[in-house]
Parts: sequence; C-alpha cells; structure tokens
Amino acid sequence: MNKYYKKINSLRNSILYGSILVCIASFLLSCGSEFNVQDLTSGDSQAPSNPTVDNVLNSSGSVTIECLLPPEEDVLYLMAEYNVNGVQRVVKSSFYKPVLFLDGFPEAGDYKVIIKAVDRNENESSGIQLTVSPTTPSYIIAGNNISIEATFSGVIVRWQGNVEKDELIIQLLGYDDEGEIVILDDNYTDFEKGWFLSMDPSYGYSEREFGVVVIDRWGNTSQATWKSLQPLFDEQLDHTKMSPVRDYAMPGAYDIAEGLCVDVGPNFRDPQTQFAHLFDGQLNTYYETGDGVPPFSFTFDLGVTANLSRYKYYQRDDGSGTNFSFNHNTIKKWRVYGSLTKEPCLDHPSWKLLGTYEMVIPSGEDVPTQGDFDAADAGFDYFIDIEATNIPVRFIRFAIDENWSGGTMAHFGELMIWGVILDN
Ligand SMILES: [Ca+2]
Repeated sequence: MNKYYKKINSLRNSILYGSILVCIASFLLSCGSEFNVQDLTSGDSQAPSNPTVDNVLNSSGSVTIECLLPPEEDVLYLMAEYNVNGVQRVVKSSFYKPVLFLDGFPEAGDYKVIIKAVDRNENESSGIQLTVSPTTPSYIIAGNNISIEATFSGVIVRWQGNVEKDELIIQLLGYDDEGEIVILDDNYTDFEKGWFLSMDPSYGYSEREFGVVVIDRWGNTSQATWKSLQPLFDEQLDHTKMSPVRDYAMPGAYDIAEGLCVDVGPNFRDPQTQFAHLFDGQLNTYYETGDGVPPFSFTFDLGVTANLSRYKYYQRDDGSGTNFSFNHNTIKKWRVYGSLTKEPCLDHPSWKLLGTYEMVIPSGEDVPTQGDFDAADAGFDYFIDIEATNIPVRFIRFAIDENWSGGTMAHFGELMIWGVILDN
C-alpha cells in the first residue's frame, strides 16, 4: 500500500512541477514578443542629437544643469565635460533624470562645459557648449570666516560659511623647530558652521604661531590665517581621586529629590548605573541619577583643590552610539557649582556658580546627523566661565534644569575634568 501511495504522490508531483515549468515557459514566450533582452545592447551607429539645456542653477562651488533629452529613443544618459585646474572632469546624469551636477570648482568664475547625449552603443552627440558661473566655494568662504583664539592647553578654532555643507577639513598648522610648517590637527566637518578645540600639552605654554587652512575634498585649499597665541596652562585632573558625595542624596529608590538641600544621588533601582561610573575612566559605563524635581543636583569630591578650566561630557553609550545621543536622560540644560567646603544647600554662599550650559546639536539640524553622533562620541567640551577659573574648589555640584526627554533624571557616560591643581 505504501508503495502504491508513494507512486501516486510522485506522479502527482511530476504533474505539478511539469505544469509549473510549462507556465514559466509560456510566460517567457509570451513576454518574448514585447521584451527582447537584446534590446538593451542593440542600437544603431548613429550619434544622437544634442540635449537642450532647460535650466542652470549656479551655487557655491557647484552648478546644477537640468536638460531635456534629445528625441532618439536609444539615448542612455547625458554627460558633461569640464576642466578644473587643468584636469578634465566628466560627469554623467543618471538613466532616469537628465540632470547634471558639476562640483569641485576651485573659485567663482566662468567655466566652459560641453554637454553631450550618449546612446546605448556609446555614440556621443556632437555636444553643446555652455558657460556656467559657480559662486565662491565653501572652502574659501569658510577660510575667510575663521578665527583662532588661545585657550587652555591649545586653541579654539571657529568657522562659518560652509553653505553647501561640503565635506571640509579645517586644518591647524604650526611651525616645527626648523621653522617648517607642520600639520598639528585635522578636523573633518560637513556642518555649515562650527568650532573645535585642539588641545595638546606638546603645543607648550609660550606664545607661538598657529595657522588654519580649509581644504575641500578635491584638495582645493584656502589661504592660511595665522595668529600668534599663548595657550593657558591646565591639566586633566586624576579621575581616580574623585568620589561621590552621598551625604545629601535621597535615601530610597522611590524618593524624589526636591529642593536646594537634597541631591538625587544614584538611581538605586538600577545598580549598573552606580555613581562611581561618572568618573571611572570607562566611556561605556554610565552613571544615572535618581529622580528629581528640576533643578536636581548631585555632588562629588574632586579629591584635590583646583581652579577648574573645562570638562568633557560623554553621553551614555549603548554600543550603537545613537539611542541616547541628544535623547532620553542626556542632559540638555544645566549649571555647575564649586565649593571649597562640603555644604548641603545650594544657596549656601560657599557654592559658586562656575558656568551655565546648554547642549546643542552641533550640525544645527533638528534631527541629529551622523556627524552629530560622531561628535557626541568624541565627547563635548564645556568651559568654566573665565571669571570663575580662579575660584579654588574641591566639591562640585551639577544642577540639572532639563534633560533631552523633559524627564527627571540625568545620565553621564563619563565626566572628565581639567584645571590647575592648587593643593593635593
Ligand atoms: Ca563611565
């Protein structure tokens, strides 16, 4: 019996598969009359007519040329040939859209462009000549809108004018001992405007020349801006000497800290977020506070007395780099206070305001870009108010006014602090 059923089944399968094959074959045959695979490569040896230029959009360092295709049906794409710095460049349109985007122009001016239509057999039309007039490219505008200022252990470079959001390198230059120009730092950006810190004890603390150039991705380089500057001394404080102050922290997991004399302390419900993760030297461990009513605070001991200069805030890292960036309990608006003595209440006169801060999305976009996430991964630098950099402090209190979700907690991947140590 089993054999019999097997035979029937196998016969059924043969009929089924056979029918499918017949269906596929007849589908292919029926298509054959309308669609010939050979059509993709077949064509004539006749050059197509020229395209027509419909619209030219001159932008900063680039030009967009919108065209109309010639009537020949075998035209595959359009191409533009132009010369930049003695180098011939060819740009092709897509198959779907007769638009040519030409970029990399080193300066504003008139440039000749030849536009051709190309068919399936690579026959090119005779070409039409067009003069385009890109405006001043971003690297020159940014290079003309740059400033360098001395700061602690280095310089702050600010720029603006990258209107096309081109990929630029803002390059910091200096002189070596032989008087040769050397590259001190490269900062990559596609932000319209921005700033970066370049800090390295090797720059020294005497007056020296710093220069900046802006380079685009074709190697076009702006004129250098040079300035003689003297970095201010500071050093990173030793995180192993820092410790949490829990004396004023709310005691229980469900207590909500409120008022000037109560700290939020750690989040007791989640031991992995312990207080010491704030300054354990690990970027992938984080400190999360308990709940508080804004402004909510927490306090820690530097382990030394110092004048503070700056600090770096690392957002909580979940491995993907994006879930907590500019989101969740990442701090948005806050104040930092310092005191020589350990005091519970923030309105005690020994607590001095060292700075008021707000985190912004560096690109200026509403939604963070990959560039913003990269910047967040590198840590955000914040300065102590310059008039507060001579206040001796031992205890630090963060008072958080707002986080990125409008919530009542704060988290930190890591906090690094710089200053001048007064007393160990
Ligand atoms: Ca950490």
